[in-house]
This record gives sequence, C-alpha cells and structure tokens, in this order.
Amino acid sequence: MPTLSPNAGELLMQRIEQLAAISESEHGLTRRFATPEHRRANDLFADWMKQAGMSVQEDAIGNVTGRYEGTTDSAPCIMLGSHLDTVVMAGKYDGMLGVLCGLACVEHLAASGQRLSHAIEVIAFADEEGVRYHSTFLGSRAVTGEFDLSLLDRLDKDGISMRDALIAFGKNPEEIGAAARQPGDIAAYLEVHIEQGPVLEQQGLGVGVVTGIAGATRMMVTLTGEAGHAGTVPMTLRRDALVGAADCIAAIEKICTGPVDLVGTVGAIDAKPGAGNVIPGSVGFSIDIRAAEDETRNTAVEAVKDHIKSVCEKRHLAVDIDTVHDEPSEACDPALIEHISGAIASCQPRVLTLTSGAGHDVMVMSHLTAAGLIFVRCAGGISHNPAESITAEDAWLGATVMLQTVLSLADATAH
Ligand code: HGY
Ligand code: MN
Ligand code: MN
Repeated sequence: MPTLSPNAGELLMQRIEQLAAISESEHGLTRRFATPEHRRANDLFADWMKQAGMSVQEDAIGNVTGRYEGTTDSAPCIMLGSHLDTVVMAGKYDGMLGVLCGLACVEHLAASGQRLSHAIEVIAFADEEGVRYHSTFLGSRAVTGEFDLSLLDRLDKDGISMRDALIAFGKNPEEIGAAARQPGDIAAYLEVHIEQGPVLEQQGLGVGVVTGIAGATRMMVTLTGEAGHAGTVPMTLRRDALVGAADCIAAIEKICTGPVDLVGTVGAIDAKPGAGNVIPGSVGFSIDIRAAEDETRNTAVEAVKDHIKSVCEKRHLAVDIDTVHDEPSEACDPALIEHISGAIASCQPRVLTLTSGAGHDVMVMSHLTAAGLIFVRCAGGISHNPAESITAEDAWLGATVMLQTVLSLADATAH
C-alpha cells in the first residue's frame, strides 16, 4: 500500500509549530473561535491548501474547507478534517494534527498526479472545544445543518455576542444555514486525532482505531447567596455561595467516582465579587460529565443536580443550572472501522480498537455520513496541557493510515 514520503512527518510537525505560534496569549497556546488568531490560523491553513492545488472556501461559521477534485463529478466527496480552535493553555496537537494529516494526504495525491473518483475535501472546523461560548461543535453542527441559531445571542466573558464576533470575523451570521451539506454530498468523514489518553503508549502502538465516543453533558451552575463583610457576619448567619459551591464540587467528584467510564469535572469557577474580605455573594462554575454509556451519564447528571439543589436548600442559596451541551455517545461507522483497521494492519503489527472519552467532531458528522476516527499516540496521554506531545514518526503514521483508508474507501465505493 502507498505511504507518504518519509519527510511528510517532519513537514507536518513544522506546520504544527507555525500554527501553534498563533495564540491569543504570550503564555502558551490559546486560540478561541472567531478571534483574530483564528483568522490568522484559517488564512495560513487556506494558503497551504491552495498551494496543494485545492480550491478553498470559508463558510459563515468560519470553517475553512479545501477541495481536491475527483474524476467523477457526481461522486460524493470524502471529507477529512479536525478543528483549528484550542482550549486555554492548550497542547499543539489537539485538532491541528488532524487538519494537517488531511492536507498531507491531498499533497501526496497531487504530487503523484493521482485523482480518485471522489473529490477529497479537507475541513478545519471553527469551534470544536466550545471555550468562547460554552457550546461545542459549532463548526461541524453548521455542516450537518444542526446549528442552533439561538446561540448567536450567547455572550462571551467580555459580553460580546456570537453574532457580533462573527460579524467582526467578516461573516454574515444569517448565512450559517447555507453551510449545511446534503446527506449525499459526503461519502465519509475521517479524522486523525491524538488519543488524549495513555492506552496506545502503554500498548507500544503508534495508532489505533476508535469504535465509539463517550457522550457528554456540560452545565454552567450559578449559586446566589449574599455578599457580606468577612469580619462582621457570624458564621451561622451567612449565605456564602462559595462554600456552597465547594460542597457541590466535592459531591460531584464522589458521585462520578466508581462507575466504569464515568468522569466528572469542574474546570472553571468564578466567585463574585472576588475580594478576600467579602463573603462571596455569587459563584458560577462549570460541570462536565461523561460516560461511554448514556444511561450511566444521565443517572450521574440527575444525582449531581439533586445534590446541588439540596445544598442550596440547606444554605438558603438560589440556584440556576444551565445545560449548555448534551451530546449522546456515538458509535463510529463499522465499515470505516474495517477500512481503518486494514490500513493500520499494513503499517503496524497489531490493530488496537479504543473508545474515546474525549469528544470529537466525528460525533456530529456521524449524523450526516459515515464517520471514522484514527487515534495517534501522545506522550503520557497528556492533553489540554502545553506538555502535550507526539513524535514525527507517529504523525507520519497517522497521516499514512488516513491516506490508505481514503484509497481503500475510494476503491470500495468507486463511481
Ligand atoms: O472536551 C473534549 O472532549 C474535546 O477536547 N473537545
Ligand atoms: Mn480535539
Ligand atoms: Mn480538545
């Protein structure tokens, strides 16, 4: 089976460094949706795609897509991709590895003058992490026609609405609906992503094939008590929102520790007014609960909500729980798993199947077409952390497995 040229891994790593240098912060990598840094990253990636001989367009949510034509106009395309937005203080490979693997596959085809019956599209989704507006998969939901237009009114931490952010990004939010693709447009969606876990490394393998992705529920909780003087209000008369939140957070850990595959995280908290000599009058905090089985996750979500309400009753706090994301677990396409497994078998001694605790655009794209996910080993399984790292060899391996999967898929579904 054909492989990428030996230097393709190094080139991919150099490009990762160039993309990772585009950050909102001098301290580490942060690149949120519809920011000037997102604009620079999109434009750089668009340039690379144009140099590879692709036609490039950007839709109204800020996804940038390149297209490498096939020989049969009527054939649906094979779409490769991942995301260009990041979390705060991110690693360099989450998202970027996937878009660059897609580009590397097209560059290989272009360099060898190969045209498949299917066009190949490479998409860099605008927002997978959901950091700026607490709603993930904005880019892929626009492609599948599932974008919730009410999100345009959502405000970021600086009070900027998503609508205004998109207009400043050079977009017309009213055209988001036009980004939706029809079911027949795309034969399959394929993504390469770092595993963000330790299994491949423990097994001594560079790549694996994902069979399913855990569902996730994300909530934003606000507890409201009464601000007061830290020196004069007796402990028994306080309505301290931060102590209430602490009680809830400890319980979230307890509820989510035990059942297999269940995890619960409070990643962000904001106590107001935030002065050391003032009893916190209100606290906002995030909750992220995931499990491979939807029933496990939903049971934990209800137990957490019940506990929060009981804490608030006991402490005379008002409570608002806003569910900002609720995505069921998703199985990857069985036929694509076969194609990916065949590609992996030609590159490494063993094919390992894994499930993903992290969410991916594959979950949303599977609503529109067959979707598959190739995992690449990352050191220590570390991710969402500047220490995230992979080797050029494994980057090469991931992109080569993607290429071979594309070729085997194109063969199997040639028009
Ligand atoms: O949070 C996640 O699962 C992914 O990194 N968006
Ligand atoms: Mn990711
Ligand atoms: Mn991520």
